[in-house]
Amino acid sequence: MAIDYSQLIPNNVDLASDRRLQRALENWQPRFLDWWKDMGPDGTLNFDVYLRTAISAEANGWANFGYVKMPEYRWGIFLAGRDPNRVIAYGDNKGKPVWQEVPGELRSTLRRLIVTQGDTEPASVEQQRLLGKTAPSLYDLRNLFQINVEEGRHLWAMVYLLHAYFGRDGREEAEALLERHSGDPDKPRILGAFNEQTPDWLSFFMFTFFTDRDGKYQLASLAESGFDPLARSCRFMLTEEAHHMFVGETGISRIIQRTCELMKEHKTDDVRALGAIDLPTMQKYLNFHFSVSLDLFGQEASTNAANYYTMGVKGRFLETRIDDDHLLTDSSYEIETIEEGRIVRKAVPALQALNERLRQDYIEDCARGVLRWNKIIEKAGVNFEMKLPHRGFDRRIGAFTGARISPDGKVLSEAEWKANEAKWLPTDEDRAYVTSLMGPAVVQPGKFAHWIAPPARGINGQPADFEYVRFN
Ligand code: BYC
Repeated sequence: MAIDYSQLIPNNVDLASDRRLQRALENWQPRFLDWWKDMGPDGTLNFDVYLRTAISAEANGWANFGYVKMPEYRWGIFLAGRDPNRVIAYGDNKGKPVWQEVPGELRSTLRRLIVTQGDTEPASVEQQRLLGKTAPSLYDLRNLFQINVEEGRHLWAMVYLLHAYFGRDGREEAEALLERHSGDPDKPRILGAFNEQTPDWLSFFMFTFFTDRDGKYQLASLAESGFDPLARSCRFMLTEEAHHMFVGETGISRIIQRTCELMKEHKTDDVRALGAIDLPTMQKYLNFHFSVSLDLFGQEASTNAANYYTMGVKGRFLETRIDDDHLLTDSSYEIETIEEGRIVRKAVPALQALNERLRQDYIEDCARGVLRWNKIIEKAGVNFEMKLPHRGFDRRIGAFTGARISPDGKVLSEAEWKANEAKWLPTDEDRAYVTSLMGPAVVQPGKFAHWIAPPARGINGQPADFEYVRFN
């Protein structure tokens, strides 16, 4: 179904047929726009940006590209198409038709999951608020804004569910989503990673590679939900999410490429003297963003996760493709944990280990990206290998909290940790150096900051020197 853009809120959920819901969302819309103006990309209200806008939820041809003034972006509500035969694929309700309304006993659980998901979306926009000032090119600036508007749309997706299915509580939660703010000491965002800063473009690319990828795995699990409107919302969100991870992966690739070029050209490892980002510093940023993102999967052994699964509200990654009983009541799963100061593998009931299993899927996906980065380094003839640190490294949530684990998975004393921390995590000096490379924004089409290579190709078949953003 094509989207009718003459409506105040473009949608494919037949909003016009439910006046109350439409009015409630039209009431929320100006508050969203106020939030966007206050907390969204700073100083951009007049820019024309070459953006993609969702125009249908069909697999082919769902997006339209063109110049948009960002506050006039049409944030709409799109759900993937409904499969009338869809049944719940797992848990106690396996085989039963999916729910089109919220079952009473699952109301607070579902609301909580939707709020947690929804909370991350505006949080990331807040975190990225100032990055436009230091964009390394118009191409990158456009990608930043594309991600920002789509995170805004993902907020809309969750707010729609709250308004449509959770009555007054849902409307209150939708308000609160605009009241919590990233890093706010009094009203912080719900999950840890979303209260960290994204002060520079190396952090931004690491964030979109690692933290947006948590988004991919969480959305994929929620796309298996027995609550069909949630599943369908997440399915469509995943379509947009792919570009965000692409921006992260290729952003890091381009920095690596530039660094390696300079290392070869000047026959030196000391690329800081040449105004580039050295590979050890990139490794430290990787360590930080990976471990912060691992925390987003929750506890290794979690009764919450077991309950979500048993009740049919949150499945596993690609649940229907897994060849087992989809009940998990009789199986176990090995997790790594720490016992008496040692890292041990231990079998726990599979139902409780669902967060860890998802984290494992995620780690394998991250590892594939790191492999691609290493290919660039290898091809350049540079002797360096990027590595994912051990899953216990610098964790704040789960079994490894409080333990000191080295990147290669050894349990350390506090003194050993302290002696090495500056080798493994960005120091104030590293951050200051990376910050010193940032900005002012490079705004001539086709020009790129010194520390990053141009992309292999532009957006939507446009050349790299296309005028992706027009400043008015
Ligand atoms: N920070 O039993 P556990 C994205 C809490 S990213 C703070 O393991 P559960 C995006 C937890 O709430 C995807 N608290 O919990 C990316 C629980 O609290 P209670 C976002 C945390 O529920 C980039 C307690 O610890 N979507 O889309 O199994 C840009 C016990 O833990 C954290 C979702 O997360 C943490 N990191 O798992 C834009 C999906 N971790 O019950 C967007 C929805 C755990 O003791 N959320 N806790 O009060 C969920 O599925 C689950 O809430 C979690 C936590 C997987 C996050």
